[in-house]
Amino acid sequence: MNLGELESVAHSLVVAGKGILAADESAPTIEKRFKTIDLPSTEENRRAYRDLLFTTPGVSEFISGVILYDETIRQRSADGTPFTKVLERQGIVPGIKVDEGAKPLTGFPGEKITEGLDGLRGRLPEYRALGARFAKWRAVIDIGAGIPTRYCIRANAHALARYAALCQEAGIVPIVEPEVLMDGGHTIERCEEVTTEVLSLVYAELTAHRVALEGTLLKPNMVVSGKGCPAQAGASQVAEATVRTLSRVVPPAVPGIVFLSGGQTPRQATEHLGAMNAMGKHPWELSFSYGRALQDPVLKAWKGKAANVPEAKEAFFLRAKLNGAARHGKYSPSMEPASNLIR
Ligand code: 5MM
Repeated sequence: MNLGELESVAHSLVVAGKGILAADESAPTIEKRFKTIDLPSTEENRRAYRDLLFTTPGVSEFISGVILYDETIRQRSADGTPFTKVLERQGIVPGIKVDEGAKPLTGFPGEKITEGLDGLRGRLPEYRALGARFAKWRAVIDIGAGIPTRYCIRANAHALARYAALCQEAGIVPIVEPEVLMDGGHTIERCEEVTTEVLSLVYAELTAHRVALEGTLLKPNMVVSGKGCPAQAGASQVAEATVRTLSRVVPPAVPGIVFLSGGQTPRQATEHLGAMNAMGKHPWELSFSYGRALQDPVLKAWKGKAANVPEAKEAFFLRAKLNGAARHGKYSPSMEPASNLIR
């Protein structure tokens, strides 16, 4: 492992004003997303959609890296250029999702464990040869009656640490993603409590596995109210609770924290990130690695039609630009266009 190289990739991903596009939807997830625009999930439709995203002019001003899926990292742009080259030519770092999904945790109803460690050491060098310089593994923690259990959190933290150690051995920066879901009627206080416990155990395991934190990034949820909670916290409360939680448990050796959007609207995700960065300087860069919050308006504009590609690219550029502004704490909702495409 060359720690200097890992550190430099990690820093380049969280450079000022930029963040990551999560475009690593697995086959079942992209099918779900395409259903919202009545589009069948064929290989060509998936390719055309990713082509649209990756060839959006000027987007590299705000996008530092893109997380790809196994199928996507092997695909090419319409002119035959591999997607990895399309990204590299713009100075965008290609990354790869290496987990194999969250599956039911035997003996623990309602809880999940992420699989994919078997054979991972063998798969990583191929991804590196294909151009991936960073990777992502997502663990899913649900809040509900009697859950999460300590066992579920510990099992997921252990898997995240095993994954991170293997990535570093292969010269790939691991993005560690423990997601506490927004689903449910829980309060923001409960989300803070669970997120604190999850991140504490994740960092204990990363340290126990001798992972060099300087060559990693964290991709957590923000501390928010459950979607079904009658009392919804506003942007300043979310920003304060999230920064407080992270300050308590994420070591300053971690170069950056790249939030997931987790079901927030595009506007909320941008506003929350902007509010955190407007609070002043933090020990780590606070950035984004959004999937839905960057892509929902793009899908709505595209609708699977070639004629809509320019409008869809504009929608992507706009979300990327506004999140770029949020990286500097300079986002204001007044920067949103009055378009009803973006809520
Ligand atoms: C892009 O969605 C990712 C893939 O999920 P699946 O493995 O379920 O297909 C997901 O991990 C994503 O990277 C994060 O959840 C962030 O996306 P959001 O939409 O939460 O910002």
